[in-house]
Amino acid sequence: MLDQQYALFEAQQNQRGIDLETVKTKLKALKIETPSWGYGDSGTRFKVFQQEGVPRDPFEKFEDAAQVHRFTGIAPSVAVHIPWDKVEDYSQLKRHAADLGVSIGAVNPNLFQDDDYKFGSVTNADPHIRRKATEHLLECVDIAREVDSKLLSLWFADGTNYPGQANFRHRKHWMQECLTDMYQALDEDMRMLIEYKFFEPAFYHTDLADWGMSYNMALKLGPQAEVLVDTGHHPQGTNIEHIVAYLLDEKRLGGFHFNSRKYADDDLIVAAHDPYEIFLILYQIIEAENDADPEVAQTAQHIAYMLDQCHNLEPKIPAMIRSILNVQTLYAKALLVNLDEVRDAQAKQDVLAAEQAVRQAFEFDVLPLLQVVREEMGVPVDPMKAYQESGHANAILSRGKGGASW
Ligand code: PSV
Ligand code: MN
Repeated sequence: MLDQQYALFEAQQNQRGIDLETVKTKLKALKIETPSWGYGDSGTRFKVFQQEGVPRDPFEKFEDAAQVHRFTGIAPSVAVHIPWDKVEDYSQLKRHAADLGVSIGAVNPNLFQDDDYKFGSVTNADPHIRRKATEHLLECVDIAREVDSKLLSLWFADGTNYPGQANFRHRKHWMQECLTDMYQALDEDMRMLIEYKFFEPAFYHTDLADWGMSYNMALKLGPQAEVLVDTGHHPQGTNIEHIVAYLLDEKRLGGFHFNSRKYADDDLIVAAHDPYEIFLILYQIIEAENDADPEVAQTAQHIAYMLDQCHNLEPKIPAMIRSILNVQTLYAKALLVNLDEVRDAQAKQDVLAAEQAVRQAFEFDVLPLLQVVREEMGVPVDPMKAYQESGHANAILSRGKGGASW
């Protein structure tokens, strides 16, 4: 049955000029990192509902993350957030991860949960607090070195709530000073990804509010600094795929935090609300991978794909699996865009044909393709079902309630 469905799909795609072997190779190479904090308890400012079986420490978070990788085959690394994932011995955490078949991915400093940072961290008017923030950034570079991670992922909650509360320009300079100290501590093969977000927790201004500010900071710091796009961090209606294409062309797109949003930074399961948006982002990346400029192609190829989401109501491990599968599905669809067809239509300025060439790829049912790819990768053809039947969800209940929270 599967063979038949796939044969039909293959014939259809061959006719469109799509080489399915290349598509399969690309699908097998896709890697998506999951966030350690997505396995812990989380909630809203109104209530954190505790779930039974939530990991009690970073080691257990890695055990849960390893399940996501075991059933999908494409989530081999886990981002850590310090101090949420602070441990005495990071080499031990690294070994634990390796024993589980995963590795430690991006190291995220946390400069938003200490009382000292009430009025800012790297932008605080108090030089002692800025120094403290810088020390934490440097500590995270050391941790990355120890666990053999090449990625430092930075997000700053710094901002103000009222006009006149602080001097925007001074804060801009202070941030640059602190980040320069961190940049200079990086090893040659490390990358620093700078995230932006236009509001929350600050409601008047945020120091790195949009991609342009992150990009400008990255330019000032040097080639190892790049921009991280979190899909939940833009005002409604923002054309994120355009930002992605722009940053790719500037060779400064470093990574993604995928998640879905309806209203603000909702951090929901990826593609739960607007799958077409993720598809269009991935299409831009695939387009850039095929660019004549090798540096643009290389930028597209080294993007760090990460999830950044919290599961307030739903069980966390299957929610993470769902997200991984959603990205994989949309990536498969994006790989079916016939780039020549789009370019031809663009050259002729045929608007309808160009739009059709892109949308058509989104409309294919890629399940037969994904099932074959999973079979060839040696993972279950239906990862969600296999996880549900594995008994793992029951096994972790003995951890009880009151596990780690983000
Ligand atoms: C901030 O909203 C963010 O997107 C940053 O990436 C943080 O590190 C993460 O969420 C967890 O708070
Ligand atoms: Mn994020």
